[in-house]
Amino acid sequence: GLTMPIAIAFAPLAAQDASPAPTPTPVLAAGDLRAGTDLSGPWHYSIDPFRSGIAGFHGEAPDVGQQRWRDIDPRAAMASDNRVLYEFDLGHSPITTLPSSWLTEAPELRHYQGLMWYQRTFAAPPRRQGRTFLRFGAANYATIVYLNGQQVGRHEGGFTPFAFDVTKLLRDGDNQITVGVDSEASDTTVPPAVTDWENYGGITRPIRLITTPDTYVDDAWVRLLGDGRLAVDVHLDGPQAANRPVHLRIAELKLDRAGVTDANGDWRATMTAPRALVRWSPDRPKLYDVGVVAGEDSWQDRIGFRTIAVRGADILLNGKPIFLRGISMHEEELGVDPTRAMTTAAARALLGEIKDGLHGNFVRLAHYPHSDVTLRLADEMGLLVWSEIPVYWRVAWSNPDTLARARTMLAENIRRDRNRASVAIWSVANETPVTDARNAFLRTLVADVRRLDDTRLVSAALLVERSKTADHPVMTLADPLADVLDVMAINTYNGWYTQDRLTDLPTSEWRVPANKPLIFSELGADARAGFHDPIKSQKFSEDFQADYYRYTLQMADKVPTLRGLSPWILKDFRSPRRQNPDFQQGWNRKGLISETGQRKQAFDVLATYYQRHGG
Ligand code: GCB
Repeated sequence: GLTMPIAIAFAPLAAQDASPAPTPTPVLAAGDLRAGTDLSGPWHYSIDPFRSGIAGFHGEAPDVGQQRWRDIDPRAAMASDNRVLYEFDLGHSPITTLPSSWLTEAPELRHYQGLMWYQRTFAAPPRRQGRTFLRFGAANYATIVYLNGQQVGRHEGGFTPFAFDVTKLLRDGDNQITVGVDSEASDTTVPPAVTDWENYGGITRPIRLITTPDTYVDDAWVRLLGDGRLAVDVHLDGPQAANRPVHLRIAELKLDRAGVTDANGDWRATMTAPRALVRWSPDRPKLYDVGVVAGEDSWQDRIGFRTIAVRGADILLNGKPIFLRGISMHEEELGVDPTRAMTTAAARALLGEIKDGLHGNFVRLAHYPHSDVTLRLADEMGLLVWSEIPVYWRVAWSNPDTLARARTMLAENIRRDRNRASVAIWSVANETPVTDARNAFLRTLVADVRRLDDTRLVSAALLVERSKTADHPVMTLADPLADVLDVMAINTYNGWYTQDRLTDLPTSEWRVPANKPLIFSELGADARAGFHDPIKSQKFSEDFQADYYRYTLQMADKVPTLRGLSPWILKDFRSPRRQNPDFQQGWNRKGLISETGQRKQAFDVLATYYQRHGG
């Protein structure tokens, strides 16, 4: 693939890596709210399975690679001179609409994993001043970008935003942008090749040109501290970033706090929160327009203020115990042919099922950072969020490049979303078998989270050991990582992947830390919507799934430290490893709703349970 070295210093791998968390630049925080030119729409595309556009077949630089064609028309050149040869011609290749995954563009691309080239031309914004950035919401997985034939930069990681300063490469009038996106996963990528979801290659979130003054607010973080004060961190970038007057403004609260940046362009301050401040909660998701003004630049975001903490086994939101009535979801829109391009309407349809349908207050955004669209809606609608990076199943724990990838992804995710009141939990991994190398890897990530954001809870979905006494199953959490986590999280599938009788589940004994909150971060069973088997209740029937939920929820009620649930999963989702011809057909069917939104029986079981728990 387009894997690339990332410049980070490594500590010996046996120990936790104590080097500072990586800082991706530019951050362009709240870049989705900055004014800009959207490059969504028609783009040419062309597959390149042997990566000829990256290197010739003897490893040499490609002389006629697609990315260098500015001002050359291969079709016309070959027609007028029979010595000329071009084997790619992006400008005459088929057209797709971005953002979207190529998997859904054409039947022959359904299972294509590899390098894809995209190209379009666009007019430079008129009367440009200051700096222009090219910001990608996300491209899966490794990306190389050219502007007018010049390489702009590279990025790795399929789910986080990245931006390049293209001020010097942009021309007046017509510009040509070429992007190579390589979706191929390997043993050392994050996630690795084997997952339980579709690997949607492509540019799945908007690409925008964003113009700022020469000196601009690259990063800003405004939050409520545990002690009730407000805190602000600002980082300016540009020639006048140092010793620069700045203002934090929240007009609705009549707050205007002035400060001055230091020699690095940083300003940090804490202040008493205005008395009128209304705290954000799922019941009252109050957001404020927050501004940071620095010279000509005015940074804007919409931010809610709340505290989240643990005390013993309780999770406290704004100081009060809360039970997390949640569900998990993938980033995949409703419909028979989803392409993972999440619009506000698509996200609202899914989150609405959680908030209004299930009476929920919590969503696990599995298994990677979701679109900024979804996070902003969670803020607005009042849903607490579990956010995670795709450190999933079997990761190359001893590989320093893999650790670097995970750390960069985590930093990009946290810097994008730490102004979101909805985000309550950062999770660093899912179902990862315990080894020394894994423990060191994950401890490094936990330390990174604490350095980047000390105002939220840290978790990971852990594995448990099964045993049995004479009369009941025993589940033991014996994971050394538990010591450094705030919230214990366990995925449980007893009765689905195990031979347990459902009626025995409520007798299960859970040996978990007594002084920390536990979440069942997953539980679930497949059912094909519309398949009923009321007498035998066989697996894959709606009846079995509903029974599974009934007995698993009875089991949950008996775990003293349980403080929340995010069952698996809201909606059936594409998964190439799920090929039961009668029931799955390429979909994981653990959804409480089908891919088209049809509710299964278990939906009501969970909705009723959540209503009883205060929803
Ligand atoms: C899990 C994984 C999730 C799978 C699910 C399943 O434990 O975390 O990604 O999709 O089980 O359906 O088996």
